[in-house]
Amino acid sequence: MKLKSILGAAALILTAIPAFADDIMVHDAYARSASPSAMAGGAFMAIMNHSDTDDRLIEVRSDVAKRVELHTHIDAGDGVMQMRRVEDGFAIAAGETHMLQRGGDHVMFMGLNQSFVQGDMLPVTLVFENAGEVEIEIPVDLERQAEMGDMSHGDHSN
Ligand SMILES: [Cu+2]
Repeated sequence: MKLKSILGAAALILTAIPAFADDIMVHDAYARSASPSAMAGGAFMAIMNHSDTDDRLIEVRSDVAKRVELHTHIDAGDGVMQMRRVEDGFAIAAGETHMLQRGGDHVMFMGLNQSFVQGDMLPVTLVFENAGEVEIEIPVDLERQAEMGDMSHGDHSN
């Protein structure tokens, strides 16, 4: 994974294409934690790939937490949903939108360096296999309702 991102960064420099910045668009991002004292939080957003090339979100970096991971929920049987770390990231096909949402794929902040306060803006770098680094600011929204139900996230965060 590291090697891939280094190669991706090298390719970015060699080709030096300004259009890269517009190939990935992030909409409707928000972050939340289960409570003000929670040790973990999640981030959710719609990622649009406007390029002609399939891409992949392979890493997320931020100083707001000690570790930032890509997670998904899997059905562990009997309708019990569990969170799992996704090692090879989230594929975002050319021209497609990939939703990060509660109960599904999401960004997980583990070991928060700061409490999530309503309205705060969290600086986050998304790292894509092809598009490279995309820097965004994600607003904290503790009141936002889940689109698909909150499920096991509360357990994990508390
Ligand atoms: Cu998670």
